[in-house]
Amino acid sequence: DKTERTFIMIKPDAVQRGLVGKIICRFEEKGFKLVAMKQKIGSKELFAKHYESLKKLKFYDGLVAYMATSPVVAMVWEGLGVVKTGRLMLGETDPAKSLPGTIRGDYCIEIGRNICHGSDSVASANDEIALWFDDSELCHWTPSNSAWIYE
Ligand code: DAT
Ligand code: MG
Repeated sequence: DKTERTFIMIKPDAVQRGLVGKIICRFEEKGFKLVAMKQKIGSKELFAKHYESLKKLKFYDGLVAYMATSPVVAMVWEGLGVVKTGRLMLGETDPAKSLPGTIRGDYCIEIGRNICHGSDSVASANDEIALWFDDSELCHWTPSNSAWIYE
């Protein structure tokens, strides 16, 4: 399904470290289509919802507080297999277990500063996109190179 979408978020550490362009570049060069993007300082309430499935874990409160300290860049990317491929491009949750060549493998060291979020399923992608974006913020467009990316 070429219209599959995922939610990718560049975290505060990556914004502060000037890695925004490099992370966007990975998805752009791969051939995925950018559907929406915004920089925002999210509220604790927003991140509490975003990470609701982790509520019982001991790092949850710290994670929510940390994410709300500084800007993030939220994006929607579209393409065939983009949820699974996006996760592979990110690497493992723990940067120490992420292979070189992945975003986390190349640019970060600790689990609590792993620079980028990616949805883990199509269902959670749809929930996260709805949490972060209004429908009116999603761009409907056909990249001019799409016939050279898909057969
Ligand atoms: P991912 O971001 O790879 O989907 P996750 O959903 O399990 O991983 O956790 C969300 C974020 O929470 C993760 O990117 C970093 C933080 N986190 C996960 N496990 C952690 C841990 N054991 N200690 C500290 N932070 C952790
Ligand atoms: Mg996750």
